[in-house]
Amino acid sequence: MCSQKWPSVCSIKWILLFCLCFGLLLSWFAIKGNRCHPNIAMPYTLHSNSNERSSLVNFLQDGKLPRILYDKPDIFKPRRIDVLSITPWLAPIVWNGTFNRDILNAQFHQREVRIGLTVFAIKKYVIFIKKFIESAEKFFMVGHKVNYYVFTDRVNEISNFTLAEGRHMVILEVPAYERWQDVTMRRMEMIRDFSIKQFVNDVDYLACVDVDMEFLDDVGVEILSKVFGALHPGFFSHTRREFTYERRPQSKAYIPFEAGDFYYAGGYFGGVVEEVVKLTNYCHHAMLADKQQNIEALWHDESYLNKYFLLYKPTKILSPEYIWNNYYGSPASIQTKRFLGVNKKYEEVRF
Ligand code: 5GW
Ligand code: MN
Repeated sequence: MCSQKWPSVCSIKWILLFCLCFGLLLSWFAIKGNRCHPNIAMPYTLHSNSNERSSLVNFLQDGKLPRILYDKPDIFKPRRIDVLSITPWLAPIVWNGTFNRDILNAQFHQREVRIGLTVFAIKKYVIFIKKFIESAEKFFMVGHKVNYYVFTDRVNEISNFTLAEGRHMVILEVPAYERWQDVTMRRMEMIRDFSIKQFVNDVDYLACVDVDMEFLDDVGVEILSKVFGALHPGFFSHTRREFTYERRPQSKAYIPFEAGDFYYAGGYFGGVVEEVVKLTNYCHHAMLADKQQNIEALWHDESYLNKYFLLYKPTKILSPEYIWNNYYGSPASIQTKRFLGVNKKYEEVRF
């Protein structure tokens, strides 16, 4: 209680406390103001007159919004009418033309998001690494922080790459399983283990892909979500019955003919690190349980991944633009081939 006369020691204490709080408040606003000023100047066509534009530019530059201009989304003009762009569980399906990369980039830059790209180059598959990395430098998450995680048994055969700023390569030495089925299936176990040990500290999201591929067009933050998969290029227009799910009820990957949403590609999945741990852990355990009973699912890791996504729906799905193969031609719905399978000379890479 303050019973003394002004200016008492007690009231000076209160004044000092007030000044301290006010100072803290001011510096908090200063920090917040700076964070809202990402240095992004990305033009985007805007259909407005020059007066409107200059007042908008003033508004955007007052520090409350990132400086990007773009057209208002139109409720009555869906960007694509030839393909499904949202699932019944409200996950977006990412097709060319449905998103504005500038808006997405501004959002993800604000969060300073870090992305890990995992890829396996075991035994003869090291030959694919050069084209894979060089094309990723041109098209994968350009302008963002990226770690390439290359799993290989042939560390010495991975050459040095010059990477853009903010991008790093981490080479992880892993065993080469004898059977090729094990080479592909054990990816789940290794991604799980390194995610827990390392990736969770280094990155926010992981994308886990095949190495026998090449980037031909932008693959950016539009792919990122809590957990995502990609439509297999060979099955996106097929019926459930035609999906090559595992059909033996004894298998952990079993899916009956009456079930299933999509047929997902084994060579492309990802999400936040914790979700990738759940996914890979599930697939690895299902595979081990089958092994105990001498069962191996029809399409190996892809079959277990399809079972996982049936039970735990992905929060975003990538169209086959993101994992195309020219084996399936060039249908009209595929407006761009962002990530394309490299023709394999089987005698050179198979064992
Ligand atoms: C080798 C022979 C047959 C099947 C797979 C392999 C193999 C796969 C290999 O020797 N080394 C290797 O690193 N892999 C990894 O598994 C690669 O990252 C490869 O992209 C992935 C899946 O195998 P793919 O690409 O041969 O499978 P498909 O379905 O694309 O043909
Ligand atoms: Mn492949």
